[in-house]
Amino acid sequence: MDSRVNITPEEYKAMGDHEKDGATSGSQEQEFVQDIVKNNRVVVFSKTHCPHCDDSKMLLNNMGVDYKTVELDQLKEGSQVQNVLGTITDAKTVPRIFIDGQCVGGNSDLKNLNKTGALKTLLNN
Ligand SMILES: N[C@@H](CCC(=O)N[C@@H](CS)C(=O)NCC(=O)O)C(=O)O
Repeated sequence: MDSRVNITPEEYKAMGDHEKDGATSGSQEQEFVQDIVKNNRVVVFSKTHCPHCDDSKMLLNNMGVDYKTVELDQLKEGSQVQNVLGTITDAKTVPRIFIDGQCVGGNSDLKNLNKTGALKTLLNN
């Protein structure tokens, strides 16, 4: 069974008024990233046509992990969110994967964590 839970653009809007006058778009996107990472144990910031993202999702699916995906190419604010991710994780590529509020990196990092067994440890804690 596919354990993915996707955030839709509508859900994104519902999480806060991201178009409120007077607030900078940077801070709104930062708040969005902080909220979603805080409220979901595993989050994959992704793009729908990214093979590295598919790879990471497949690994998590195979492990039976529930995770939230944010498909940046389906959000109007996707590139701003990607910029925020670039700032807070030091890399702008997708996927950007968070576990327990911490960025564990991208697909190659996730695969390395899996190889060493550290991923299972992180997820089982
Ligand atoms: N080494 C990275 C490679 C990720 C990568 O190259 N992702 C591409 C998409 S498949 C990317 O982010 N391109 C820039 C962009 O889409 O903005 C990883 O393992 O996550």
